[in-house]
Amino acid sequence: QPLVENFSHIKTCKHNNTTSSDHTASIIPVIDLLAPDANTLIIKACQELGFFKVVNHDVPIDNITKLESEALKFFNMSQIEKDKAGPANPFGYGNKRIGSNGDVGWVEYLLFTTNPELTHNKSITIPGNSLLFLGLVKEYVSAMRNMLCMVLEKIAEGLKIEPKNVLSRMLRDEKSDSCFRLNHYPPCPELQLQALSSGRNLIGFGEHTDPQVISVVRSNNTSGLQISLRDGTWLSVPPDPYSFFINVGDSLQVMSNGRFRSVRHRVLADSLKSRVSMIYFGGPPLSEKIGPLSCLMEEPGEQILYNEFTWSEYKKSAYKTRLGDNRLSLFEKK
Ligand code: GA4
Repeated sequence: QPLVENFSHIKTCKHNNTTSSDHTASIIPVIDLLAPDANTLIIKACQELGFFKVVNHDVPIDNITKLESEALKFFNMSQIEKDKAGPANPFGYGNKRIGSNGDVGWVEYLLFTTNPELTHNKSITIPGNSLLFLGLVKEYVSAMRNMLCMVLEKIAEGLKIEPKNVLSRMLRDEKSDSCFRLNHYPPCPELQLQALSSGRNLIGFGEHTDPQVISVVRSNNTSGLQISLRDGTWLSVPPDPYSFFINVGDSLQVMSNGRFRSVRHRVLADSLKSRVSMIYFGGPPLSEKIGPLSCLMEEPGEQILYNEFTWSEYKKSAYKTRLGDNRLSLFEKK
């Protein structure tokens, strides 16, 4: 009975504004982290799409597989059990509601803080073997932080900004306000049929940009993730459980004075298989001042596009917005 009722709250979108999947693969840059020209290719990808795929990372698949399986064990528990890990705000289990301003999607999730040392997550009661679960999260988060720091250092090198760790130190800081999210998009054949018959797709996670510096997502082999191109069309990202997808966040768009693009993305619940994704959001410490990097502003005639703000100010204003809002417009220089 509640299925149809729930459906009316979840957004749908027409499926005629999506780029056909055959040329998808050729648009998304694939960066080999070990290649000598990785710096240049990462910068190009951050400028053009704000999104790229990473291969030749040294993250052990064993940790990923175990974490995915613990996550599924959790998501397959009864609603009563899962609700014990709630509410999602500030960290914990959430179901359909995203944020606290009325956004909903066909998704359930667990939100974790990552610093310092995951200790805050002791406040999340995860039913089952929570010690094992949190241990796997910690290991995964540390691998993601290392990978993103390496990518941020390559960006600094490529942009010739000194010191090399100007960007990565924000994620390495013990006060770094980073977070980790496990999303589960359950299959829902009934709703799917209804939506499809009206020429629409069900929204799993509505379109948005990430407020942080940089994020990395890994999913199982189920499709659904789409990124927005400059002309407004949506590009479906073919799933690849052995690679990672990295996207520029709002803070990096500001620090690069608009050279890099914080990419809009969304997830469609368009599959009969369930989708599990794990996302690490690399954020600065709350007190960090975010503004166009002065060393980048030496080019003659370059205008400063954004007013400086602290991450704490940005976060406060971001959490008052709806998911799909443009959160940066408030900070654009007039
Ligand atoms: C989008 C990116 C991350 O998932 C997140 C999200 C956060 C939440 O789920 O609580 C927000 C969203 C995200 C941006 C605007 C606000 C806050 C939901 C929402 C409507 C954890 C984040 O940092 O910002």
